[in-house]
Amino acid sequence: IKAAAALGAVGGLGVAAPLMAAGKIKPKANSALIVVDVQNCFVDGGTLPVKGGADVVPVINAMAPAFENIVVTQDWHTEGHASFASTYGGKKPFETTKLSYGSQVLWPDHCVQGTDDAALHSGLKLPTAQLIIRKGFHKSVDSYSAFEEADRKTTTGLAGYLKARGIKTVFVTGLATDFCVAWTAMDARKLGFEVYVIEDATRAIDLNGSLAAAWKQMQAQGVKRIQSADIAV
Ligand code: VGL
Ligand code: ZN
Repeated sequence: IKAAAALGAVGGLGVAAPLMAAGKIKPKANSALIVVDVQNCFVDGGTLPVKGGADVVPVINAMAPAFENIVVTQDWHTEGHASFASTYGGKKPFETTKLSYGSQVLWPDHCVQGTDDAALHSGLKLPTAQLIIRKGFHKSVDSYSAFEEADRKTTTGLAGYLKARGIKTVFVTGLATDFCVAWTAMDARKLGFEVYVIEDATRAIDLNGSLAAAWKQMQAQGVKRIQSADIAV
């Protein structure tokens, strides 16, 4: 406290400003921004709206110039998908069921391939985005993660793509924090990437405490939790 006061007396704001700048993270050429499922289905007017989902769009757009590499994902389900409550008699959205690969939350029909609902949000401005990974397109298997389907066997190919391109660090943003963002971030850790989740560039579904649980799990696995203001653009 004494040292800070002394610095303040001598340098005032002129001292504080460069220190703050030095504390920011400058994404390198071997970093990639992953923009998860920022689609019409997950914002107001969509089939599975996430509260405040559209708010991530300007936050992501503002950071995009800091990244040489951007990957976008799209939830891309068949009609009658195994993750849809309507596929089963007597099941309601947000209930859980058991599928061959384990427990599955059942959702309203959402993000059906080729529909406007499944399109990327039209406000996204990501001119340097290089790859769109579509996931959840196998009718009997869901895929929250951008890396691996829910059977924990079928890869999307994203890890191979990133590794082949020398990417070491990923910054994960988008929807929803507690499902596709969290699963993507944790799989990225498992696959050996350095992983940041940019919290204010995400919004959550928060089903029965799933948001707090997701942060706990992510942090236990070494995912770093930061804010968009921590990125030097
Ligand atoms: C998602 C539920 C169902 C997500 C996708 O993008 O987080 N959540 N499908
Ligand atoms: Zn889905």
